[in-house]
Amino acid sequence: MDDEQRPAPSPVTRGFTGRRRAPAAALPPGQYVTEEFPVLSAGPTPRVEQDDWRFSVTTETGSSHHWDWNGLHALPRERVEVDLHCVTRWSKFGTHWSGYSLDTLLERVETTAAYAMVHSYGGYTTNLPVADLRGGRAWIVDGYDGRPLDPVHGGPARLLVPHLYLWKSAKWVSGITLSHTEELGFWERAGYHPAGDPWREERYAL
Ligand SMILES: Nc1nc2c(c(=O)[nH]1)N[C@H]1C(S)=C(S)[C@@H](COP(=O)(O)O)O[C@H]1N2
Ligand SMILES: [Mo]
Repeated sequence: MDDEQRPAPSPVTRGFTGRRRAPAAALPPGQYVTEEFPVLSAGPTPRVEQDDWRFSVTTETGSSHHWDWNGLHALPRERVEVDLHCVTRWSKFGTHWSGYSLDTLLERVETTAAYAMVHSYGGYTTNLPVADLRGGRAWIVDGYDGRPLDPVHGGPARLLVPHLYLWKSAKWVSGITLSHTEELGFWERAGYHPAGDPWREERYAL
């Protein structure tokens, strides 16, 4: 994967200074910077109680792993500071999240699958290569700016894959299915790029 050429965003555990990188260095082509945090949802916000929340990973052989809210919170928690890039051209620098690395979640999952389909409560789906979920670059997050994640932004928990356009960061995430064949998610079926690297401007599949 070419993605390996760029350094992974480093999780911030302490000593965060609030300093922001210069926009010129950190802004992917065709993007503008906003201080807002727009809400983009293809449908109504599903209300999922923490007690009812489940996250599952199903492999290409059909075996599955499940985490409930307590199981998730038993895992090592990470804090991350990352920039967000939406395909509608807004970018937001220096956002603060907390949650659980997909590296941790996938640790005990036996798979050689190359493709992942992410599922959400409410029916949203998005696909991406499994490689993009590894390497300290993807998290299940339930904290934003030191508070529980707002339902409109994906609470109780969402996927966060900040090195790809934000439509890959499925809100209200419920599970991931791993497969040897590439299938397309909600926006990808509508013509969005299967990979979605903002630095290569992979907005649409032509
Ligand atoms: N479940 C779900 N996840 C989703 C979406 C959605 O409609 N449903 N929209 C995607 C898109 S297009 C974007 S840009 C981001 C927006 O996240 P935000 O609303 O927290 O800004 O969520 C992504 N994740
Ligand atoms: Mo989006």
